[in-house]
Amino acid sequence: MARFPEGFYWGGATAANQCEGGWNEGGRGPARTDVTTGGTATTPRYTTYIDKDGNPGKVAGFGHMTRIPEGAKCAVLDGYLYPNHVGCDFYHHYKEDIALFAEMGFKMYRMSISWSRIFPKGIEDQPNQAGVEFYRNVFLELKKYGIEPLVTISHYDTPLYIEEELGGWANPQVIELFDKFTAVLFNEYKGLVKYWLTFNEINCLLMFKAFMPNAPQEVVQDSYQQLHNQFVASAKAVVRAHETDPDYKVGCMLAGMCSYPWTCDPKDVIATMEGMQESFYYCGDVMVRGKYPAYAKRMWKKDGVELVWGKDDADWLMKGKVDFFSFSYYNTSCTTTHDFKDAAGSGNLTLGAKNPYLKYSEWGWSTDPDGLRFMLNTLYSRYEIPLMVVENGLGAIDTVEADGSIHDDYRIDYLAQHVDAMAQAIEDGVDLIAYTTWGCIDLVSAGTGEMRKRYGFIYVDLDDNLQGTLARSRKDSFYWYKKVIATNGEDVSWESRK
Ligand code: BGP
Repeated sequence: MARFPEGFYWGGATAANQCEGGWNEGGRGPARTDVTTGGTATTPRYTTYIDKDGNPGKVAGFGHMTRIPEGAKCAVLDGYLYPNHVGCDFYHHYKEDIALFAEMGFKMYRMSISWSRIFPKGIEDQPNQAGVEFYRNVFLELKKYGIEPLVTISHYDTPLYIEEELGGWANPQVIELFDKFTAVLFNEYKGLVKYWLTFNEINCLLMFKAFMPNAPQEVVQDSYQQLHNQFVASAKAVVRAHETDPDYKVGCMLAGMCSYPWTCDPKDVIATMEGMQESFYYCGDVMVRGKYPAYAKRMWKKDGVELVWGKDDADWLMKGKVDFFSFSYYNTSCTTTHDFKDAAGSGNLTLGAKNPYLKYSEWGWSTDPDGLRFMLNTLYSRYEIPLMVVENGLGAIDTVEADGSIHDDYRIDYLAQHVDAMAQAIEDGVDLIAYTTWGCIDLVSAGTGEMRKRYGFIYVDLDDNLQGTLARSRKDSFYWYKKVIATNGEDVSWESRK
């Protein structure tokens, strides 16, 4: 029996802010990612600004939890590197890149739309035509090769104006601005796109629980409110998409959290259950079932949160249930109530104890294909709607040999194990329809801002100092993935794989 169903969507994934570049071209407005510097595994990325007295400054961190001083405005400053300004320059290379995806046999390409390319500040009455046309051209190019786009509407790049002047997602007015944005997308790209994702890793708004355990109450309240408003905005987008084109399918996208109890102490089991509810299911349950789960009340009480509801929010949530469920999957983590300070782990948006049974990458992320099978089974039993794995991969340093070849067996090994895990989950009965590996072409790391943390099948000649020719070349994994796709996942072998 075939391991993967006919028509399975094999492909790769990117995000506009990490790959497009062209940050101030074609009428695009800035986003928070444009005022975020590069960092490393051990040094933070900074948000840069001009304070109210006109002095330049920086604060460690980026994203919704990072606060710049009162009265300051985010700014691009001299003397800093902003890797997202360049990405891998997909903005100017998209034809060449899509041709390479087609050569690998991609059936699907996950990409995101930069909101500030369509509405530079987010508040304009009319969209920026140059931005609208850019994405139309990308979609036409994909169509030429029969590659189905999977479009993330918001991937970490709300227009800066909305964040600074309107207070960002905590302000319910932003729901309407997002609605206007999605209306343009759904009308303009009818017939060119079928699958949409509303917010990338929407549960990252709950990240303060792990990363800022003593977060000020204002950050906690604000995070929950932002998330609530995004749930409503997402639900409205689902309704609007279905009204615009009954063929549109809209999914949610969560950072795949999978935590094991570190010991068999029942206290660890309970802590794991609560952790999974609070960092993951809270979002999935709302978006798939159309209402907050019962344990939400416990969370709000514990965190001292009072959600502000719009008059029709509950109706929207119920009307705008997603058609499918998608998530990123890189690693698993362990939860414990015991002391683990000598055994701390890390991962994609996760912390916790290190798992002694797993291997860890140079960035401290575990490799756990069984965790993927476990997650796929758990999610499908809970939700019973089609699933997509829309990010998965190994960030690693690649070496270019004298003849230009790149032998990335470690990446092949990682991916092959995860393909096997998906095949097992399908045999378990899971309705898995797509697999788009993360960073199919090298791009800027979201967490560290580095180029050297590479995920691609396609190498891009650009270093952390933004030096390089931007030339593209094929890694060994390129040829391996081509074979995987050509055999619909039957053959994951590679001669140098152990
Ligand atoms: C996810 C993001 C991606 C991507 C990935 C890898 O959280 O959705 O944008 O960057 O993580 O993370 P990193 O780039 O930090 O290695």
